[in-house]
Amino acid sequence: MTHDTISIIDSHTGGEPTRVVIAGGPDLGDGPLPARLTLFREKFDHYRSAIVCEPRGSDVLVGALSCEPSDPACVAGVIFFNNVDYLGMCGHGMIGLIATLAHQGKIGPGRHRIETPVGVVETELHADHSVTVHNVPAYRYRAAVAVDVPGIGTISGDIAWGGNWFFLINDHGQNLALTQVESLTHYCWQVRQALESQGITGENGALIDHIELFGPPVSGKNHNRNFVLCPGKAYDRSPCGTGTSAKLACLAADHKLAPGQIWRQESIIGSVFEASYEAHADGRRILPALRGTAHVTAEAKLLLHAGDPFCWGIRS
Ligand code: PYC
Repeated sequence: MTHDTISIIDSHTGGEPTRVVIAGGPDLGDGPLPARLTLFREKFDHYRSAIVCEPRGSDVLVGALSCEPSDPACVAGVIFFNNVDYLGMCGHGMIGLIATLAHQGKIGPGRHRIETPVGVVETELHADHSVTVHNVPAYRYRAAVAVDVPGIGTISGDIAWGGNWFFLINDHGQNLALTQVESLTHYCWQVRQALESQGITGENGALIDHIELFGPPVSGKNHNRNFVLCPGKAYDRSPCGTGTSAKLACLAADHKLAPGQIWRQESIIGSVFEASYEAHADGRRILPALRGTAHVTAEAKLLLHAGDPFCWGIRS
């Protein structure tokens, strides 16, 4: 039977999986990455669901279309996507992409620039295979925003950008333990829906699609533990690179973390990103950096049979 194929390399970063498409993805041309993202969403969304949704993938999988950059100073371009939509940036996914490019022999230790739809991200592959991501500028947009959550009450959180929009909550009364994932997911989903129905958004009306809870770390080596609920209702197994960047922006705005000071962010499964920031010249934003490690787990070909009723994934 004839079929098309999509070549992929899977990895995980602190437990959170990334599926990098290295061949056979949609042809989005060679325009600027934001335009290619629009084309992907409007004309080729079935590729997104074929690659990351069931039956080939799962809700937790983040896809990364590796492509030619339009900026010649970059070694690659990338568009991240998940079970429901596309991501401007993805910290764990960027670490996974760098580990994948190294696995392919395309890059070695050193600095590498990657083009994303939300800007160029500088990365560094270290000799121990860990990767530092110098993320896009992050900032806190609003502090201590009250939201009435049906069945929960009024809670307060910060709204911050770290490459995606986050609502960050310190006082939630939840136990940040892996055994509590179901109730943590329910809590965060209620908050997310309340934000949307009450018109509480990021800057310029942007949808806040990531909810992040903070609590004490389990390991005394770390500063803090988080639980991050992603847009498609899966929780991030890693400490979430963009979520950690948003956290740094809030700590900086509250004068609780100085430039260059290390912040060890622990995830709900105990994996860690080591993070710090530098001040941005505009005085409003920060330049976050996070370091973590990805492990390649599979090289495979996805087969797309025209006769398969779920060839393009189970789409919600
Ligand atoms: O690491 O930035 C991240 C991320 C976003 C969604 C899942 N992981």
